[in-house]
Amino acid sequence: MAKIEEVKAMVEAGKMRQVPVLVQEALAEGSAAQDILQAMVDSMSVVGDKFSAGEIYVPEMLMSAKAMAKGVDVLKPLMANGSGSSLGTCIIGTVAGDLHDIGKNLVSMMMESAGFAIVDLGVDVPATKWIEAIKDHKNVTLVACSGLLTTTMPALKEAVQTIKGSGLTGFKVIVGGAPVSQQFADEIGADGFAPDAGSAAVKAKELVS
Ligand code: B1M
Repeated sequence: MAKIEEVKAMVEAGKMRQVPVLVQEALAEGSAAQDILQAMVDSMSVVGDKFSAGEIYVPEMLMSAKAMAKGVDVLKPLMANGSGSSLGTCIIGTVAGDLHDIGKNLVSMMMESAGFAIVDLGVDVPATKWIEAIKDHKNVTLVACSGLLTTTMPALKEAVQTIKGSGLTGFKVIVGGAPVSQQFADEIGADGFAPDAGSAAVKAKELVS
């Protein structure tokens, strides 16, 4: 089996120790970092489908997430070759009530690569914390809010509306995450939406230029 296929299988199986080793081996075998990343993203879809089907439970889902994160750590230096902070500071996080961070971390990596300085607020970020962060940091040009659950879409709305209603200016707000659409982004008053990490960085550059 090609190493990249082994990476996929071990992410699905939640093997935290094996995944980073196999990612190194896949790179050595000649696989591109982007392809290995996509393979791991695909594995997480399989994991999600198995969870939906009742074949696995939350602990297994968590193990797969941790295994993928270890793999991403190996790829990060190869992918995040950003130019520092030429596009200003991006405040990023996952909204209140939501603990999913893999997608947010990938978006963060791509934003850094695009030239933003990153301030990562982590997960479960309440609306007020976004405001504090915008006030606490210089040259904030972008606020990026991620949400992965249909049940936290109202928190995404609250975050955007709190930020937009704060009177603070000089930045754009971009939203994304599996249940989010352009239509929802428009409805809640976000400046931009992107369906994946790569297009989030492209959209972000467009918004702040
Ligand atoms: Co959760 N979970 N989870 N989970 N989990 C999903 C999202 C789910 C679809 C699984 C399923 O049922 N098939 C489902 C949501 C259903 C729904 O809302 N309709 C779900 C559920 C139900 C839950 C719990 C409620 C389960 C429970 O407790 N009964 C619970 C909620 C906890 C909470 O947050 N309060 C829960 C918990 C967890 C774990 C903690 C175990 C773990 C997360 C660990 C972690 O993130 N550190 C987990 C995982 C791993 C998943 C799945 C399997 C994988 C998520 C992932 O990392 N995907 C997921 C199933 C799935 O996605 N198919 C699932 C890979 C990642 C690269 O993709 O995050 O979509 P994604 O990010 C993409 C895009 O969405 C986009 O770009 C990224 C990269 O291209 N994007 C943005 C994301 N943010 C963006 C921001 C942007 C722009 C683009 O601009 C700012």
